[in-house]
Amino acid sequence: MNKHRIHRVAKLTGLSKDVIRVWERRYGLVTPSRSSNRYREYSDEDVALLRFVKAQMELGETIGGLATEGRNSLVARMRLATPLTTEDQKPHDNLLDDLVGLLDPMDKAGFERKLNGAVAVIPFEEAIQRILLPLQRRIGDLWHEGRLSTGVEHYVTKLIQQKLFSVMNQLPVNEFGPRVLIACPEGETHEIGAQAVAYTAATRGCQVYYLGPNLPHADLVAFCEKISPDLVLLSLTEAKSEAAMFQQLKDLEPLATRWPVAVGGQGARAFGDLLRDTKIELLEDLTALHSRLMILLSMRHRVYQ
Ligand code: B12
Repeated sequence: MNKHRIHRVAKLTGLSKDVIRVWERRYGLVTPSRSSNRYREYSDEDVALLRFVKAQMELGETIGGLATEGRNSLVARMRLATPLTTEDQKPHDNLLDDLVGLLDPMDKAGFERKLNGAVAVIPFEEAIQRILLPLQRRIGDLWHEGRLSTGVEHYVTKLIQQKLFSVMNQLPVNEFGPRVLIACPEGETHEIGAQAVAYTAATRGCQVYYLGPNLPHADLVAFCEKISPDLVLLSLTEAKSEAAMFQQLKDLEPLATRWPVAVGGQGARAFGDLLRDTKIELLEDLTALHSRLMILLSMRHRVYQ
């Protein structure tokens, strides 16, 4: 998880350093750790929470009222309320140009320093949208055009995947969260879309079963039998022929009569019409996924109340 110094937090939240310190001292809204030289260090969640509190105050809530509500409740409310804004999703084009420039000739130290530095200074969800996914697209396009070797493509792809998983693995396991199975169906080997979906579901408090790319259909069914998922999310990047998609949907339909199944990704969107008369849902993007997960989580809360 990223750590941010107070001047960076002030920049990212639009709050002054004094206000941030007062909210810490007086209200205990954030409790930064201390670096070895005693500088305050704030987490991504602290930054997101401060942004959320500021936004709620602009809508008329008071800092006293919010502080009384307590951090846990505010974090839960924040997760329900805040998909990224369009501004937070714009690709970081200059950075991508610089990163690609560091691959030929290969400057491993320079590339990783630049990538790590850029990812560390913004909340991780924003880094996924603005840096990691666009970098995967950029690298993939160069490979497809024959301008990048398979070795270099694999090197960058693996770095991106490691970053997503290492942050995901630090999230607390919510054993009471809804069970969400995420995979790419058989034949689909583009993986990053499914990983972004897994990260989104994990940060919203779901129990994520991530089964990765190219999952044979029989294994998908067998795994569903084992865990009885609250939601199955499948990522399709490649747009197959209409006949192939038709066959895939035919295979998935019996599954969707037993458990909720949703598909997403550019391959799924290309055949949105075929999905209309099926029980399989199409989720257009990660914002639609966020809303779908909110419905799932609120149903879960009702069951446990
Ligand atoms: C990166 C990439 C690769 C990488 C894959 C790395 C990996 N291990 O994942 C490499 C270079 C290895 C690769 C290889 C191939 N690729 Co390729 N690849 C791409 C590229 C550039 C980007 C795809 C991608 O990863 N996008 C990033 C994700 C994050 O974006 P996204 O898919 O839009 O997903 C977003 C949303 O849709 C959503 N989402 C995704 N899934 C889901 C699921 C749910 C439930 C929800 C809610 C949302 C959601 O979340 C994401 C974030 O916003 C595209 C071209 C392009 N610019 O799109 C071609 C592309 C997909 N590849 C293509 C092909 C054909 C292949 C190969 C089969 C080529 C070959 N002959 O070998 C191989 C097969 C795969 C393999 N062998 O690994 C074609 C597919 C053509 C088609 N008919 O659709 C494309 C379109 C290129 C092209 N223009 O022809 N590829």
